[in-house]
Amino acid sequence: MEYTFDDLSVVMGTYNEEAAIGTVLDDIDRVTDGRAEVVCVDGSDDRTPEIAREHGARVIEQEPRGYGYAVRKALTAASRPVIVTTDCDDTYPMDALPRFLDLVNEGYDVVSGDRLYRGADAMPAFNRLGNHAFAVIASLLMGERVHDTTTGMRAYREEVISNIRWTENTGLSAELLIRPLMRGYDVYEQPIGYAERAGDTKLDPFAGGYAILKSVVKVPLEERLR
Ligand SMILES: Nc1nc2c(ncn2[C@@H]2O[C@H](COP(=O)(O)OP(=O)(O)O)[C@@H](O)[C@H]2O)c(=O)[nH]1
Ligand SMILES: [Mg+2]
Repeated sequence: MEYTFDDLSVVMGTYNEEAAIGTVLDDIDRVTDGRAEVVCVDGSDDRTPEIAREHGARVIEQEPRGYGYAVRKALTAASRPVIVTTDCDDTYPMDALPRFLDLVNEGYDVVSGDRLYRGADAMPAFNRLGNHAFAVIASLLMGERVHDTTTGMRAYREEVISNIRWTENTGLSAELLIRPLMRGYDVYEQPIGYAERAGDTKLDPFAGGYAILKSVVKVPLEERLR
């Protein structure tokens, strides 16, 4: 049986994204004919949650405690068998959702949007360098080459999410790629475009970069010792 958009949840953490959320949710609706379930875990003090509700999204309120806390909650709240994560900043191409679903239907357990393949010109140079480095480090420790460990856009079969215990916060995105790969799930990196962010980043590049560096070292070692 093939999955359709009726089997899809699109989930995201939202933290003061009123400049972008309307566009992101409109894009999801347009591309999926309004059939995907949308879950936002929100820590905003601006109009983001109201806009999300107006667009028919399910909004779960949570104190802002970081990317991973929000996305983990959103992943467990999703009710459909295929779950896509994205950022709520209009950087990721929702037009790629049909392609991601096709790849799951072809048998992949995780489809990971690879922003770096096409150059990610819209990404700040420091972040781009860091993201290349994280991918190289993770690849060496896993023994398998991956190209973008920190992307926010992926599709997962629900059982991948529920079969693994997740521990990382800022490094959750890397963890969500590394643990499934090292447990033998089939992972496909799909090149995607990456647009300039609407609104301000919620991640401090230095503190955030250090947290991710710790995750890309710790998580592969934990998996090896399992
Ligand atoms: N609910 C919630 N969402 C967050 C938090 N931190 C980041 N986000 C959201 O997570 C996504 C990724 O953050 P972003 O600022 O885009 O990080 P960047 O892509 O590395 O610049 C965005 O949709 C943010 O709104 C948080 O503490 N709580
Ligand atoms: Mg972002």
